[in-house]
Amino acid sequence: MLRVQVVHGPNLNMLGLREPNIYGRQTLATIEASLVAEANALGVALDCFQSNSEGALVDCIQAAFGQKDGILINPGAYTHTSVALRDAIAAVGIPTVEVHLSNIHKREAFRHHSYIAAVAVGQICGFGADSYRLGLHALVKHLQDLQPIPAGS
Ligand code: CA2
Repeated sequence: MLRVQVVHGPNLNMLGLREPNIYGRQTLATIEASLVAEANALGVALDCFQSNSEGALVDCIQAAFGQKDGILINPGAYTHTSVALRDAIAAVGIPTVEVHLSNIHKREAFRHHSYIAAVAVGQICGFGADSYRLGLHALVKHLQDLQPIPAGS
């Protein structure tokens, strides 16, 4: 069974409570419940983690080493600032898909650059809460494609 760690960065615990015009009306709990249901249907074991602290996010990524097959991450504002998160993802070498609720490329210029993109399998943004669902499917397909074909088949 594939094991996926979902990681949410700073302020994403505020989803659904503020700025619904940008980030939608769904709470993080609702998004996670839908993701868990999606993961169950795909036969994937899913764990979710959110923190406002950069160090705690690095710790979570490091803890995934040897324990998880893939990471689905919305690094929040750390996307645009954090060499530490980028280094952690590179260090563990776990295939990682970067997701964003909003389309960061059509927002302010400072959101256009992602430190994470260069160490991610790919990036999905702009689809609201659906970015997570699409990201999970893309990650699972990528992980399945990496699996060795059993001998004799
Ligand atoms: O679009 C995304 O998913 C972002 O990662 C969200 C980050 C932002 O800094 C990135 O540029 C793009 C911000 C998350 C803040 O979430 C809030 C939720 C409700 C109310 C206020 C902030």
